[in-house]
Amino acid sequence: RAVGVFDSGIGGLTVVKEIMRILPNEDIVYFGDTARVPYGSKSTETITKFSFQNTRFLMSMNVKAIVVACNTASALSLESLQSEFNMPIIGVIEPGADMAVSATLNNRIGIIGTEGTIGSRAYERAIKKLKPEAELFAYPCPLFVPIVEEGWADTNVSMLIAQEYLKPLKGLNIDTLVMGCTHYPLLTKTVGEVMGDKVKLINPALATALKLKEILLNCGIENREKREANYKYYVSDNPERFLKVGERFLNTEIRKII
Ligand code: DGN
Repeated sequence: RAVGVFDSGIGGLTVVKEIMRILPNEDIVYFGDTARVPYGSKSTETITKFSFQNTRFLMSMNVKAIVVACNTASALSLESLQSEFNMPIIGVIEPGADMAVSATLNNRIGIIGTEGTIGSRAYERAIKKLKPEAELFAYPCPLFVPIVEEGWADTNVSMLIAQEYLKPLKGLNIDTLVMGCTHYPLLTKTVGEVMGDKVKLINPALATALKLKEILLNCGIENREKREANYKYYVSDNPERFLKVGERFLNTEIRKII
């Protein structure tokens, strides 16, 4: 059986990319809610309703575990999903928080994400649970999502906007920054240049793929057979755009779309 992954749209492909790398034998069924993106600016009630529908769709595809790749959906609805559905469901926040806590040396951690993610304070809660003494500085960077989808990641445009958004984070002496949105890994170079090389950038997509591996192993449901994995992508609207923009996120051709 496959691993199910859902996201508000295209961004979750950064999580898929890491799962493909860390768990190359696993089949993946991806659902991108392209009809209702963005999730970043919607209410908890609405995001939870969408997340339940997305989960039911993936369950109808007979998946064995579900990854909520969207930071906003993880922040606002993961707990409700976990209490409703009887299957391993993981989000990106806790793995990202865990990785940040392991990386920091001075306990000063920055977090960037959508307005929904930052407003929920989910990363702050997850980090404080692991390290109560951590000092956290969280800022929303809403324009990063459209910039990346427009294909302007790591250009002069993204550099200017990053300088503006990250201004308050500079001079706070943080040594770790959580890239708390599916799209932000594509801005690693820009954000790295603005923050300087003393700040470690945390990619929750990678942390989540590693966590998924641990969970599949612990539950004894990992795929041990060595073969070419099968990837299926479903979207709720505009598959052409998903194909075009999605390939940039995955850095590879998207072959199957149904
Ligand atoms: N996937 C969303 C997230 O990681 O928060 C970003 C896109 C959006 O819904 N705004």
